[in-house]
Amino acid sequence: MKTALITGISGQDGSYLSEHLLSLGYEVHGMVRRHSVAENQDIRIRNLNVNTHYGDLTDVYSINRIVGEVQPDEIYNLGAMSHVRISFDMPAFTLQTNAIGVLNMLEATRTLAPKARFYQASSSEMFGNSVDPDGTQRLTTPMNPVSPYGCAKLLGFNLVRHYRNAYKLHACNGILFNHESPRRGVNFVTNKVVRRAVEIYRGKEKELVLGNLDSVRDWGHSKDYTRGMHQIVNHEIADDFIIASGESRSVRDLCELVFQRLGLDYLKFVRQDGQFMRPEELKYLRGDASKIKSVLRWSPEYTFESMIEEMITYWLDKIK
Ligand code: F7E
Repeated sequence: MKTALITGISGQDGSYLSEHLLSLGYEVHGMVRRHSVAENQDIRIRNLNVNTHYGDLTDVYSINRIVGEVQPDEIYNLGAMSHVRISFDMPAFTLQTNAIGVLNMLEATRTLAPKARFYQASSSEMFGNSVDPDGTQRLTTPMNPVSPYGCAKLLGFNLVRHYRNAYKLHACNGILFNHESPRRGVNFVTNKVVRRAVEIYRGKEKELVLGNLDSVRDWGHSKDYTRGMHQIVNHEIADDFIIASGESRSVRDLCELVFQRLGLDYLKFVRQDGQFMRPEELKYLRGDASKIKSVLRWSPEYTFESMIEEMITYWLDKIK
C-alpha cells in the first residue's frame, strides 16, 4: 500500500485527488490549516477516509513534523493562496505561501523523505500574456507572469526543476490550466456565474456582477486533471507536463451558455464592476496538452459542456 501526503487536501483538487488515490488503495494523509469556522475546514473531505494533520506551508516546523512522521511515497503540493485577484491585495502572503512554501516542502522532502516523489501544482498563470503565434501556450512558451500569484508560482516551478537537477529528487511540475467542478470556490468565475444564474432562475437574485467579460480561459474538469497529477508522479522519469483542454472561451461565452441553458438572456442580468477587475489581466489561455496525451496516455472524460451541465445540476439541486 502506498502512502500519499497532500497539502491543500481540503480544496477542490485535494478532495478529487484523495478520492482517486483512495480508489487505488492508497493511504492518504493531508495537511490542513486551522480555520476559525471549524465546520468549513474539511467540508469537501468530510466523508473520506483520510488522515489530516494541522500545518501550514509557511510553518517549517509543522511541515517537517508531518513529512517526517508520514514518510510518504508521494507528496502532492497543492496548497496555495489560489485566487489570482486576491493575490494583488495580499502579495507578500501569496509569495510566502506559493513560493517559499514550495521551498519549505522541497527542503522537507530532501532532508526527511528523499525517496518520495514530489508533485508541484504549477499554473498556466505563469505564462502571463505570452502566446505562441498559433495561439497556444506550450512548455517552450516564455513565462512572463502578470500577477503576484503567477510570479510566486513561477518561482515554485523553477525551484522544483532546480531540486530535481541538483539533488536528484523525483520532483515534477504539472502546469494546469483552469479546472473547475461543483466543488470550485464560488469566487472563481465559473462557479460564481453558475450559482448566480441558478439563483436568478429561481427568482432569488436579480443580477450578476462581474469583472472582465472578454478574458479568455481554457477550462477543464478538476476530476480529470487530478487523475493526470497521479499519472505524472507515477511516470518513471521526473518531468514537467501541461494539462489543458486545448479549447478556449471567453467569460462572455461562459455566461451565454449558462444563462441559455436556463432559458435566460445573460445580457439582461450581467453587469460589469471595477471591483472584480485586476490591475493587470492575463487575457488569453489555450494550452497544448499533447505531451501528457502521448507520453502518459492521459485524456479527459469531461467536455466543457458536460462539466457546466454537472455544475448547473448541482446548483439546481441545492437552490430550490
Ligand atoms: O478568473 C475573469 C477574470 O478567478 C477567470 C485559479 O485556479 O486558474 C485560476 O485563475 C477569468 C479572469 O480564475 C470575474 O478576470 C471576470 O480573467 O476564475 P478565475 P483565474 O484567475 O484564471 C489558474 C490556472 C490558477 O492557477 C488559479 O489558481 O474570469 N473574471 N469577472 C472574473 N473572475 C472572478 N474570479 N470573478 C469575477 O467576478
